[in-house]
Amino acid sequence: VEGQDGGRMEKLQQLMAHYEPNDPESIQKSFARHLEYSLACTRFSFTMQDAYRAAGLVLRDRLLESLNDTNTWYREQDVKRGYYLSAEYLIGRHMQNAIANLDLEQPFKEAFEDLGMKLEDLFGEEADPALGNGGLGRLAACFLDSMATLSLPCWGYGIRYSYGMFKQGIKDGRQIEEPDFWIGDGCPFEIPRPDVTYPVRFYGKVEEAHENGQKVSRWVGGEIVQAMAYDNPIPGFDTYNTNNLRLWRACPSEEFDLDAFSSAQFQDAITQRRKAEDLSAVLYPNDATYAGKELRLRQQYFFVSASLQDLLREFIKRPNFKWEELPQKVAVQMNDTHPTIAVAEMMRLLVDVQKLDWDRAWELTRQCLNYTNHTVMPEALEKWPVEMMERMLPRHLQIIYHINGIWIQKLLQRWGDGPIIAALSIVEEGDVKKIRMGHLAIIGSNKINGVAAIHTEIIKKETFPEFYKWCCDNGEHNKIVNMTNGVTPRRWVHCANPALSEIFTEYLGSQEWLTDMTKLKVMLDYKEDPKLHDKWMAMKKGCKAKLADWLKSTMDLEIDQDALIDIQIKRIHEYKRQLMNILFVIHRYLELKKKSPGERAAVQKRVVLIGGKAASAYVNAKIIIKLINNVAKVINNDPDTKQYLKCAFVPNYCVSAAQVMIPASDISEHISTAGTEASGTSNMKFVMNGGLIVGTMDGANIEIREECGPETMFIFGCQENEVAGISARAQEGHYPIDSRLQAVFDEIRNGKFAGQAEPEAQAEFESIVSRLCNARAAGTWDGDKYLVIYDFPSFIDAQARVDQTYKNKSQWCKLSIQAAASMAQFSTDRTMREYAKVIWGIEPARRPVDEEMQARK
Ligand code: GLS
Repeated sequence: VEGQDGGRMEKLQQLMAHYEPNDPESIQKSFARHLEYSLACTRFSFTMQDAYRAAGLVLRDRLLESLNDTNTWYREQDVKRGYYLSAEYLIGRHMQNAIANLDLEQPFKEAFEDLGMKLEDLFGEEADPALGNGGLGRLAACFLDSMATLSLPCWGYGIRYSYGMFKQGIKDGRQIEEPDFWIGDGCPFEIPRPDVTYPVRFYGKVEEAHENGQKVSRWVGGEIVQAMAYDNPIPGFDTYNTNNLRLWRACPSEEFDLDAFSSAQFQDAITQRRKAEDLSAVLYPNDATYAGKELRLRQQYFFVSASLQDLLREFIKRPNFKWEELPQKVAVQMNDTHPTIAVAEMMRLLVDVQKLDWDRAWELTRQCLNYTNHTVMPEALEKWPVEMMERMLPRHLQIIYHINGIWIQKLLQRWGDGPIIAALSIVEEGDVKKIRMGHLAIIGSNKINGVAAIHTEIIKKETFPEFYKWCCDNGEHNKIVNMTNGVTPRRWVHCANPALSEIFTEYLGSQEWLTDMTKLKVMLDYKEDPKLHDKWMAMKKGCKAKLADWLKSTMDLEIDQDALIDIQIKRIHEYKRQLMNILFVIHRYLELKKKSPGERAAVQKRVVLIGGKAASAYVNAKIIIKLINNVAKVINNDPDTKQYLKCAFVPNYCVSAAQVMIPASDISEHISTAGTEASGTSNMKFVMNGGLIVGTMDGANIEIREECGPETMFIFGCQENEVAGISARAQEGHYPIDSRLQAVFDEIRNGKFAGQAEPEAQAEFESIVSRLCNARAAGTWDGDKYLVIYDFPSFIDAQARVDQTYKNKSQWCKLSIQAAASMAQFSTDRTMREYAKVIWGIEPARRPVDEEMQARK
């Protein structure tokens, strides 16, 4: 409603001038009001789920105030904005985090305790929004938390999948996948915006036309889908800023429906409607690989187009805007290759829609866009068949060819013709001609970054060596930069481990460490202090008790809380080597079996927990899950050993499971073959919680070791620069198998873990073992690609060092404190500061607080 109408604005301003009060009584009133008026419950009859939703609405009111005022502030200040484009956000539950970040912990606790409800019970009612696969999606979520906390004017854009990551069940030891309809009961933390929609076109054709004597291209026909915005407020900690995660949902376009209905093609109209909605229906459950499926490219283009239209609209809305200012006002980060069609879409929007000339548009595009690479696995660098792109996005294919033509000309001028030209082209020739999205991203970006020091070096030398050569030749050495990942200490220490958070706050005298983890260095002065040791050990004990309760209630597993807790939780992938871990568990079991009862009593007790989802089509990963379950069954039921060694596959690993498991660990396994894990981020979470790492010299492990000290880590295995040589020898058959591993293989082959009772599993297990032992057969090598056999003996040694060190409890405690207190580098606050400074050129824009706000606190 526009215009001045009888003092309406003033009146409304007066009416809405006050923020919702935050004292316990007001929270209770707000809760009761939502229970009755928003949810239509009565105070006499509501469920815990209703209570959770009403409490969520209480928070949503407060989040909205902050979100709106933050946006107004950014607009008034005309700040440069950052936009994080990601196909995945593994957000996890909102409620606990929002309460902490809005600084409402105390009043909420009081308000609900007074009503006879525990906050933890409310938290437990929330669905865990899993709009991502694993590390990459979780990183995006941690980034959002840090951007808000640093008051950076940055938004996230993504897809509001109706079905997130599948729920994993285990039946007869095998993974089963169940749909995750997370929005089933409605999510109080999201705000549907029917007023914010954009049309997104697919298919159709390109027409050439002339406008004012200029040749122009017009993309016409095809289908139009509407992208509708759903906003998810992201509150910062210790700031009044609340940023936004805007997720797009696909809706049928009205234009289309009208046509169909008026010609009475009801059935058609319904089919089209469903087709539109299918677009944002499901997350592809692939991690570090991609399925070259048409729907996937449709999803990518859908969210990229809507996001770019939205951010350009915001830019254009500014008074007297000038296109030259775009790079001073907009920075876009493309999270992996998933959103990289943005390069062509930005060009289309600038050239075809905004009528800028090509060169100018290209300059602007290249200055605004940036690309993060998250994996060295070649199968994750997306390539789309030209044929598919030509059908679905005909105008984009033209644009990409044009970009490539100019690019190749430049290369030819510089180096002349040669194989390097084909290697650098955006188009991959072959039986099926393909568009290499990684190349498009690099050519269309201002900066490219890797996610840990070793990974960035691998990108330069192995993933994109020709491109790096081009940069160096042009004096652009700093075009590829390193941005080591991080995690947010708000969720991963404060919320996941309140007891540890209290210790830190007590020793530092304030919560400042939550926004500046370098402050934790103070803890180092007390690392040998018996008083702190008592508290620290009590904290671990409490976390283990919580884990034990959770395991009991979720999977009916009982664990010995005095045992050493050893955890490996991450996506199941051959390069992550869950297989090596379970082979080691078998080895440990065989060793125990050999011992007399007296000798066994001297062995360190261990509980080994392994969890993670396998992509539904990933056969080997699924066999590994089955093997873990079968081994667990044997070990946990053997009366000789079950007191000393327990093993379990924990089903349905997800963010909320991680929040219970991570704080309870003594050690965790980060044991990828050197050079394969780009960074890893759970390694950081474990160490921040006082867990020590068994790990290889890979990803961020290397940097964690530098920060915390080599004595805090149990490092083993070959180095990245040795991998190629070892692999070559393995292929030639010069690859000795350690006798202890041989014994494990024999046991598997002899049917100890499947046998005649389960012939199918037996065959699968044998096939895994024989593949490991396989020297080069004819054709491509399908042997021990990830060097399990090579690294196994040193893995055993590392585990022996763990047991040895763990014997001395105060030594262990000291190392645990030392490591946890040295993790400042791995807060996403540090990571986001670096992105903001080096890549985006974005400054914090802290929203000032008026008196009323101050008084409310
Ligand atoms: C990943 C990597 O595999 C992880 O090592 C990394 O920590 C994460 C975030 O950068 O990105 N890449 C990927 O495709 N999935 C991941 O988790």
